[in-house]
Amino acid sequence: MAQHEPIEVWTWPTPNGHKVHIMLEETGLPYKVVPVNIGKGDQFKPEFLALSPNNRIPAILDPQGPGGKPFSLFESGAILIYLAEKTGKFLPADPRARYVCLQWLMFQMGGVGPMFGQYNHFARYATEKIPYAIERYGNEVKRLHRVLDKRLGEAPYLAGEEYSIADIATFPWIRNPDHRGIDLNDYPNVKRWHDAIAARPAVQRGVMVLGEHQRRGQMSDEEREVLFGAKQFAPR
Ligand SMILES: N[C@@H](CCC(=O)N[C@@H](CS)C(=O)NCC(=O)O)C(=O)O
Repeated sequence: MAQHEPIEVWTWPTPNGHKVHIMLEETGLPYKVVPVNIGKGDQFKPEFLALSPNNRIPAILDPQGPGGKPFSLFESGAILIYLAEKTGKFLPADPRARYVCLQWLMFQMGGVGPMFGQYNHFARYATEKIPYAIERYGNEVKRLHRVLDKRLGEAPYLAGEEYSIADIATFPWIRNPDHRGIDLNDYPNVKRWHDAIAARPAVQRGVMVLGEHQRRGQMSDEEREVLFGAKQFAPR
């Protein structure tokens, strides 16, 4: 590939951010990290909202987008498809395999991400522990692991024979299973898949991006206020 200016990735070390970090590492595209500290409210700054109007990381700015012009994108699934098409990697060209890959990518985007996120919210972050919510999302987390385990009993990777953006999107949500009360030994196919992906050098580099900012321990009151309080819901 000809010399490429670095793609800016506006991001933070969370599962949705790590999808894009892993993809950039896997494809070898040059990139530059722009940290968006979502615990401090950087996601509400005008320069970030101009790229990501939903005030969520990740977003990218590709100086050499389609037509050779700068192009920005938010939503991790869209970013993965864009980077796959830009490089011709990790999204099969064969139409059947391609749609199977997109199907499992959408399953992550519409199922795994939102449900696991709600579980994290109610079980780990909310100060008020609501048993109904914890049970409902905990059950969804287990059910989605069972769906993945069945699929990964049929094929080595979510899209079939080859590692793809469906795996890249899902892996960051499966690592650290103890955060969701999951023991991967209960899902042997998911465990085999997880261990194979975790061993990839590009994945190991991707999950270290902004590693120094990874939250350790409890969420602070300031972070809680920014993410779940008045700041989040202020009209803008
Ligand atoms: N569907 C979005 C979800 C992104 C998302 O939820 N990002 C979180 C971090 S993992 C965020 O930026 N939160 C900031 C906030 O809630 O203000 C995607 O996949 O890109």
